[in-house]
Amino acid sequence: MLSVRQNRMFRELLEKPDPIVMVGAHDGLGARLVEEAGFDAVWASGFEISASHAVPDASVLTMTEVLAAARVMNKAVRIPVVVDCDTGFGNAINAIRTVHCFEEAGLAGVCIEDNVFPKHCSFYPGVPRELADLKEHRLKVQAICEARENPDFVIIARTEALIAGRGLDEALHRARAYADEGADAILVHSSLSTSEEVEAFACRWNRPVPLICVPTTYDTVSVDQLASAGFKVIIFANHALRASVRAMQETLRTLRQARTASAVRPCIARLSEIYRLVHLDSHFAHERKYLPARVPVCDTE
Ligand code: SPV
Ligand code: MG
Repeated sequence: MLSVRQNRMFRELLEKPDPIVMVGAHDGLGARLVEEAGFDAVWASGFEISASHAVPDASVLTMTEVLAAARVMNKAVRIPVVVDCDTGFGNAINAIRTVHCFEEAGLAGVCIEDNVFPKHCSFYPGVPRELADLKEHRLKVQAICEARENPDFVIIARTEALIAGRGLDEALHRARAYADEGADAILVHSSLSTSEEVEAFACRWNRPVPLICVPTTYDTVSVDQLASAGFKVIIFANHALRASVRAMQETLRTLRQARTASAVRPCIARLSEIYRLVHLDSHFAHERKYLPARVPVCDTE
């Protein structure tokens, strides 16, 4: 039931005037932290989900693995979860099944890009950047839009034309084609270090379909600037993952050197904080209500 509401919430956010800020996550705890920090939605990031399996973001994981991660995130939060489904895990037929499965699981929407399967992360160096044939990809976008049964389920079409060095005209041409096939929003990705190119894209955008951008490499621009340039959704795609990697590396280094856990105490979350994040209180309330009498013992720091 909850997932139906979560699902509808993203569509509602798209209809409101304010910018939507989504943040990347890959598991339930990360998604909950995104929610608790006050963001509008969770971006179930392919980059993060892949990294959390210790594999590159290169179509290595199966649709089932990404769906499993997305379900965990969706269950952990009340805000909508939008899933990065890369190419839709293959051709249009695979993408149709992807939409069926993610919609059925109560996710708020999916994002499907015009890379060729198997895709590579947009930022990997030295990778020849080949785009899907436009005619074929247009049919894929049509297929996924027609595959959707719940009108609240959001289909985001993403173009990698700028990443592939194909220029603004090609990016606009592709994005317009995807919007005309029924996509609910267009994600235009760029790997430049400034937002110039995505802002130029937004300036020439002439469809009533909202725009999304991902300021990973052009990281000095603000949400407000991107919103005034015409972007409706801004995704901070992988910053929490990168923060946690840095924190874990530093903690592990300190533990290895100091050989006592007290050395990391000032830099780590208290156990009680983890209890709070996993809603231990409510778990204990259920135990008291539904299990034979047994008073749980809770060691807090
Ligand atoms: C992801 O988070 O997997 C994305 C966004 O696709 S990016 O990694 O910035 O390409
Ligand atoms: Mg991705």
